[in-house]
Amino acid sequence: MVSSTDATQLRRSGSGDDLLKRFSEGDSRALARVISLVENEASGYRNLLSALYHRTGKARKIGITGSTGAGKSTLVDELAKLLVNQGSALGIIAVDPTSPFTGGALLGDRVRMQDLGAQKGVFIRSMASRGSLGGLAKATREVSMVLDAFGKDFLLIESVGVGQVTLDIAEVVDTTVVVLVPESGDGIQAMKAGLMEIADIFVVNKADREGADRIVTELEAVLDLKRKEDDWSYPVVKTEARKGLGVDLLLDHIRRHGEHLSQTGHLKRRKENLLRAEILQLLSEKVQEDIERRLVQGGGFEDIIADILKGNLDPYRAADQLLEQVKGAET
Ligand SMILES: Nc1nc2c(ncn2[C@@H]2O[C@H](COP(=O)(O)OP(=O)(O)O)[C@@H](O)[C@H]2O)c(=O)[nH]1
Ligand SMILES: [Mg+2]
Repeated sequence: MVSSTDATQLRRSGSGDDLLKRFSEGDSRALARVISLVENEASGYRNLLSALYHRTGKARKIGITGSTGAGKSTLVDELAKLLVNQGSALGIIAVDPTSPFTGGALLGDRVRMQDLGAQKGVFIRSMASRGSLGGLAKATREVSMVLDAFGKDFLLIESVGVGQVTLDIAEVVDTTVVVLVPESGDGIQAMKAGLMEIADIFVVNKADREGADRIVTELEAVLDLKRKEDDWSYPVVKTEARKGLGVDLLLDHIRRHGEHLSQTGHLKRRKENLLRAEILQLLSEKVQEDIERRLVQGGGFEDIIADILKGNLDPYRAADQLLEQVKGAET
């Protein structure tokens, strides 16, 4: 719920009722504006998200992850075409912290995006170079929320399969598709990178290349064990994304996984876990902001630092002391 003071603040910041009204009427320029405000953490953006929250929960969120050049963007394109033809409204988010601004792949992405973006119901956002890595996952979650609230049926979130950001994004999506290619023992690499753990569906793309069947066999062997312990089948799909081959089968598996999540109650549990993490994160952001503000206002912070430098105090005791001080100010 948005309190009346919050609503006033929103109106004052010029991003309030009118923007929300246009947003709810399906104005895609209002959508772009809301996303920018959220990405930039503009003042009042939390109130915006708060006002939109009750409209979320409908979109199916699909993560497509894998190494650079595996064919993720090509796959997303093909999935998008299928979904648009079936009458679905979709949002595409590309998250690639490794891709520099001038990179060829990104340029390719841009051209592709204009192409697809021109299609009705498709909204595309690239988050290639925004903020810190931690911020990237948060922004992805929040932008997904906005697109969901706008009424998108599907969100396709493409991310490079490296490190914590990928793992964080896997928490946000309902279904994670890991894309592998025949070259250079990618199967083994995937297992090392922890991608095995987060994948619900495996794609072996570039099936036209030598070695595709070998990696499928390798994967199947490892997955047999996982399948015995779990109630999901962890399908492996061979695709040739460049020609659109196998993509319809992939979409079938994605839909089937969605049904599996709802039927088994996994979806509800995932949502509950996500909510817990979300509330804790919001709370710690707020508490941190609050404490920082008080420390700056209250002064004395510099004295403490000087004390530590003089050897009279250490950062651990200083933090304890400051916490007591903040608590004391409360009562
Ligand atoms: N041989 C072959 N090349 C493909 C296939 N799918 C995509 N590619 C090519 O692989 C390159 C990287 O594709 P891209 O979708 O940008 O990969 P991303 O970095 O994972 O997003 C491009 O040149 C694609 O045309 C495929 O099925 N077979
Ligand atoms: Mg790409």
